[in-house]
Amino acid sequence: MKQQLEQIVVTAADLLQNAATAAEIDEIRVKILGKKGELTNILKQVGTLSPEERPLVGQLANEVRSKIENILAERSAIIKKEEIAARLASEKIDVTMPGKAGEIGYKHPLTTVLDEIKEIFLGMGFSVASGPEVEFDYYNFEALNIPPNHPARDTQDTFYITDNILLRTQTSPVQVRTMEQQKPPIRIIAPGRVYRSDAVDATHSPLFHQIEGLVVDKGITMGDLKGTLETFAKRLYGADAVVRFRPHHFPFTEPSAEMDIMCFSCGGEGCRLCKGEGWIEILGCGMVHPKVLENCNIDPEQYSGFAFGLGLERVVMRRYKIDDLRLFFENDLKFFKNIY
Ligand code: 2NL
Repeated sequence: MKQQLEQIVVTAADLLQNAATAAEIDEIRVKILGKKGELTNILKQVGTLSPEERPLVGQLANEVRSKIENILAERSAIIKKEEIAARLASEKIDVTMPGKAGEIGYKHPLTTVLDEIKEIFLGMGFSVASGPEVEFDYYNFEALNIPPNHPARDTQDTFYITDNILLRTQTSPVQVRTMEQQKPPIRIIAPGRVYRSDAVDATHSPLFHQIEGLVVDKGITMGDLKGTLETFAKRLYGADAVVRFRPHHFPFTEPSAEMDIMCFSCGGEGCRLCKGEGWIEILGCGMVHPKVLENCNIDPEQYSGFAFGLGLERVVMRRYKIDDLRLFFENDLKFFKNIY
């Protein structure tokens, strides 16, 4: 039995020397010192010994246990250190390695041009107004003197949400709301998203951007309209830009007109850009219809005003020679990078 005990120390030292991980060490501890371990098994047989031998073997067994525990502790400490060292080595980061630079974005061309247009009107004393994109039929159509059977109200063209709620098809509702809430003088532009139920192609999108403007005060005339819009055109297209006004019809203005700019590509001769016309249509405008003023509780006997509206996408497409509207909404960085 004494021999067996001494042999256990030798075996344990040998096994522990070859153990490489904390888990292996633990396995060996259980195998030798555990409840069903080798040392425990030997101690169970102490009862079969003579009374003289018992204390000697008991003492030896205790010595063996404490020797093995010492070796265990020693090996555990060493392996723990090795494991920490290995983990540190594997997780090492070279902080001097060069990083990957993220590609920087670009200002969207619609934003570039809109900012420019805002700046022009701010310079003429206008403020920028905004309002909801989900609107009541009343603000989008009825208040603007667009009758129930008017083609602009066709459910084929307008996204209706309920019978009387829709996605705005123009930013005029912003101006109607402003007139309801604010006494003249009013000088605002209302830029924003508008919606029409169109299938997507190179020149159509169900979402696009419009900029409308409104001036209401005592004594506002067609002369104010022409002066303001000609100044706008010259600031946007250059001092040598030439404009003309053509009679037109809108339900919300009377009289109504469209403003053209002389083709900057052919100088009025007629070319591919202006489709042989010599002129390019820029915006629609007119004197605010007295019924629209009345709908907003503004007395048309005391006040008059002019209004205008233009599509942002067309201005941007002409400026940067973009031939497909879809490029604006795909957000491909290659497109934005090559525009400017
Ligand atoms: C176009 C050009 C236009 C207006 C918009 C307007 C707004 C109010 C009162 C009167 Cl609150 N008019 N906006 C006026 C003329 C033209 O847009 O081509 N629209 C279809």
